[in-house]
Amino acid sequence: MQQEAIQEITQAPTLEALQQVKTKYVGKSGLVTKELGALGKLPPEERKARGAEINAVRQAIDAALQEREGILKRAALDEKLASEAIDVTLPGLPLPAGGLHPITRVYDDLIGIYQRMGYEVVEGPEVEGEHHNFEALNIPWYHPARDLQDTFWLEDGRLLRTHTSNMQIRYMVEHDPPLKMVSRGKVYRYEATDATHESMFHQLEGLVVGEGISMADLKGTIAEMARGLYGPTAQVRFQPSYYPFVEPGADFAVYWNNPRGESKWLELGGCGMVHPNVFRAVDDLREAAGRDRIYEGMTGFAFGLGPERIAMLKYKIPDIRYFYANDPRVIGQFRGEL
Ligand code: FA5
Repeated sequence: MQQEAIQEITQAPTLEALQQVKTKYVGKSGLVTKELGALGKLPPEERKARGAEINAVRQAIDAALQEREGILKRAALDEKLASEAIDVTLPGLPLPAGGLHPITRVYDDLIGIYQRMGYEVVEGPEVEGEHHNFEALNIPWYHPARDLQDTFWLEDGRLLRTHTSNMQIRYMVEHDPPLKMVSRGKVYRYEATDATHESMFHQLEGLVVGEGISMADLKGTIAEMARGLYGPTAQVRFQPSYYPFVEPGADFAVYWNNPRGESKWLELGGCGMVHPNVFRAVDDLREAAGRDRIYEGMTGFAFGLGPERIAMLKYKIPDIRYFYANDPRVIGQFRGEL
């Protein structure tokens, strides 16, 4: 039996097979175990010799099992190491790279242009009071212009700002003229969406205040921005328009030639000379905050534009809603572009 067992052990091809051989001979009801159990039935004079004999067999089998187990374990480890070896010469997997959102990129262009002209860049709250979004901008509650910008009202009487013009007020309350600032951020309007209108979109507001600021300064500034965006041949167009917080007011468009030979007027935003009522409202707020009334008699211009319009043309995106739908097929096209 010993020979047979040792032969089976040394030939067991795997650890599982070895376990079976082990059970067969020295398991609970294995052949050797049974022999040991049968000792009790032998006459006492034979028991001792037979016991020693079986124990020797058992020891030989145990030793063989241990040796074979060592060999098989080692082989299994070698195999595992070989199959899991890392080939450091293989090319790596490409990491999915992020990229800047097209609106962020347009903003960066615009902000860069204004920073080079010496403007301070500020941001302000999206949740705003009625006073800063409307009243102080010469839009009292009964004014029909409120209907031009349908509003998301919050339960506490505050609102989501409908434009970045609230920052004209906030900035002037905090800063003394002369000043040049631009403000970027999200704005919200309760209106039906279509290919060129979203209920959440962005604006860039600009404000310049000092003594002797004129419409010519405003036109020169917008023209400089257009050249910064579209090169030295860019043209700008102003058309009279109405905004309660400016007088006179205008809409401006940029004539845009792109490298593919297309050209068109791009309606970008509104602008105008700051209305005296706005300066008066700012002084009232300053006075209430213990500051000097300093704006009455000042001159200044303001403008507000939508970067989505620029991005749609620049990147040939036909529908504004693509910007915020988080569709990876759209956003993925801007991967790695910084
Ligand atoms: C205003 O919001 C004024 N505050 C702009 C202004 C500032 C005028 C300072 C004078 C002085 P308007 O509602 O026209 O104006 O919006 C300005 C620009 O925001 C538009 O030209 C357009 O580019 C963009 N815009 C307006 N509504 C939407 C919309 N629903 N979706 C996307 N862009 C929009």
